[in-house]
Amino acid sequence: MAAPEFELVIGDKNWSSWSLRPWLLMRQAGIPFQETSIRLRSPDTKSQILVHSPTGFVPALKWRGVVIGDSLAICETIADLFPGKKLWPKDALARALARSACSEMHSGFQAIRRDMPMAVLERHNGEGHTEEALASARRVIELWRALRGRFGRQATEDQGFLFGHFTVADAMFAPVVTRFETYGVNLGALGDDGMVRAYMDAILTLPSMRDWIAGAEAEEKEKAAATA
Ligand SMILES: N[C@@H](CCC(=O)N[C@@H](CS)C(=O)NCC(=O)O)C(=O)O
Repeated sequence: MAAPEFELVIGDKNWSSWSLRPWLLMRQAGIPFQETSIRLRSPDTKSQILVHSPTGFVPALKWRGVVIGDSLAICETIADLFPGKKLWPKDALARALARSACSEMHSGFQAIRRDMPMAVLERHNGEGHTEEALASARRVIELWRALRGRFGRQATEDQGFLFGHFTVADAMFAPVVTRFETYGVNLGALGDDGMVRAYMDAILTLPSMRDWIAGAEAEEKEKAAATA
């Protein structure tokens, strides 16, 4: 079999929220890729990443002799290369709002990132619930409800995602879904009427999401065995 056209360089599956996004998008879209994993939080992390990407950050997509750095740029590239996979909504207005949501996620919600860092295998109920993080969480919940209500639920083939079928927007928010689980965020207290809980379940039960979590478990076992 020919080697896959794409190589995706990622960090530890327990922690690397940025890596989860393009990984999930490519897996959901059924696009084959070679996975290269770099251990984060190690003395040689930076030098290991620099072997693959001049940015010094993961994720990085290696394709046709170039490196595409940054999770959103990778998702955009994949959506662009595979229009048949419908990774953006078809309708221009829906697409504009999908892009707006992705950008808001990409450049914002700093308090959630800082106070509730991704740790898919861990449970820290009630931790990280700072005023700022909860204000950001409330905004995320408002956004998800607005998109599900206006687009997802109205889609002819609603599969439970923000715009009905799985898009880049769902990939971009998947790490936040895991954070809300890890830190036991009280969705109802922040404005959910059940719609957000159902959306989060749609993400968490995706076979590719389960594969990511299983991969995180395998990595952690490997790391524990190496240090035992
Ligand atoms: N904006 C970038 C951020 C990427 C990023 O910060 N990645 C972290 C891991 S999740 C990293 O590579 N850290 C390198 C290091 O720890 O030296 C993206 O969206 O891809």
